[in-house]
Amino acid sequence: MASWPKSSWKKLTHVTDWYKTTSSCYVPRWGRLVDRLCSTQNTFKLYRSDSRNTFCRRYSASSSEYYFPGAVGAPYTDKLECIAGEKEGRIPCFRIMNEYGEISSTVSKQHHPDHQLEPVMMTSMYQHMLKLHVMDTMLYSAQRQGRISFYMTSFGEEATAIGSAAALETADVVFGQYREQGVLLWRGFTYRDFCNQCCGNALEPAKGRQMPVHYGSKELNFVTISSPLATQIPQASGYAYGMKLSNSRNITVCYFGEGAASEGDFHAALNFAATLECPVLFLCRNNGYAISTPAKEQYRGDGIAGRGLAYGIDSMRVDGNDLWAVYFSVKEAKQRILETGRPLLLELLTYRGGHHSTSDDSSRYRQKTEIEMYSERLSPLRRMKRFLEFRNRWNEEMDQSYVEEQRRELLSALEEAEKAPKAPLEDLFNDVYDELTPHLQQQKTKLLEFLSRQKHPTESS
Ligand SMILES: Cc1ncc(C[n+]2csc(CCOP(=O)(O)OP(=O)(O)O)c2C)c(N)n1
Ligand SMILES: [Mg+2]
Repeated sequence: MASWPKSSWKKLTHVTDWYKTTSSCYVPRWGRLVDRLCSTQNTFKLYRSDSRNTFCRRYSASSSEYYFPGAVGAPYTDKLECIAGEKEGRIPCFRIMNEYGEISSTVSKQHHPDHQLEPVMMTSMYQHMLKLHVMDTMLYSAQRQGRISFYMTSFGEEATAIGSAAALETADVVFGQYREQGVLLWRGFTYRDFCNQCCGNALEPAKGRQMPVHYGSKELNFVTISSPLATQIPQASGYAYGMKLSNSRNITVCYFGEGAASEGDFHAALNFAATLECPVLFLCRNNGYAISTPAKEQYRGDGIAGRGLAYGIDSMRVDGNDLWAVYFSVKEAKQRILETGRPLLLELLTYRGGHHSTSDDSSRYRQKTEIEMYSERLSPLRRMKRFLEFRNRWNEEMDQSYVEEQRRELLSALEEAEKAPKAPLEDLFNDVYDELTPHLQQQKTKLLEFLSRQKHPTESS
């Protein structure tokens, strides 16, 4: 690919007339160049900035090069080139801590946990990963015992949730998919809040009208989960656009899986965010499976990060099982989004350690050895535990007593949630609109009439 001929460009000291963002095939993949096109009657001016300077080049409409508005800066060539859709090379995956919990000897100070975090914060992050693991284990069993109707675990993905949540502020608004309960946990959602929602009792904000795991919290800026896949992605672009209009100093964060990235909504959302320059972090948890569909059947090309580049969105790929890589990449992503006012796509490579949900049996479509390999060797929990053990901040005994304490706490929250009353039947109709509409009033009357004619199962016929 041709290099950028800086010599033919005029260097500017002041640029006031930014007009329109474009992408350019001159821009190197990981470069920081930004192009802006400005057109006046017959001339186009192309402004190109790197992180330090801005350059300008003029083109007239009659010029034989560079002025197609659909791909400004595309050089002409008389050699027909078909660019390979499946490239050999892959976007590299950022990793700081290996599977033994050792920190890379060449990592910069800026990305070194020992230089950037207090010990108490490191321990707290690990404890939250453990809490998440305990909660998932116990609520999964509770579903198997018939105590709740449905559950989704995030086994193997503990670092994606806790690492990203710890790098954000609660004022950053989260649009989740359904496997990000760790973000809520980090923000202060309690075991009681989780259990109330999963039991669908009257104490939870949706009053039992949602399926289990469809959490939401206004106070914690976590938008309620929607079942239809990818719903949250265009919503997040729109929300971020609103944040931009209100000059917010926070960002929108949108979590989704690689399977959801096959939905049309994903593409619409990325294009809106790119063109409207929305401060949104698209955070893809690429865990290798969309229920029973493995990633290799889900898409071609270089994963999900490669798609960000196609939309002109800065993109990064990170080891989602490495808590530190997740933490530092999300920190940096947020900073970049706030600096540039543009979206960023972060692909976290991880592995879905459990079944898709309690309605799934993954042994039907993947080998036990595969699960063992990922869950044992690449476990984010094990890596982090070793990291803390090397620093004498944790040991096996502490691990066991912490898990035991959390189990007791979760169990008591679950028992309380089971005993709590269910919301009255009328609440099925309340809160849908500010006032009950005539058609809902009609449905409510019919339902109450119908139920008054039914006998309770304990009554004899
Ligand atoms: C519109 C729509 N289509 C299909 C489904 C069924 N469905 C629920 S989750 C899922 C797979 C999603 O996979 P991915 O986005 O990779 O997330 P993961 O479960 O791996 O975390 C599918 C197909 C749905 N909920 N909504
Ligand atoms: Mg997936």
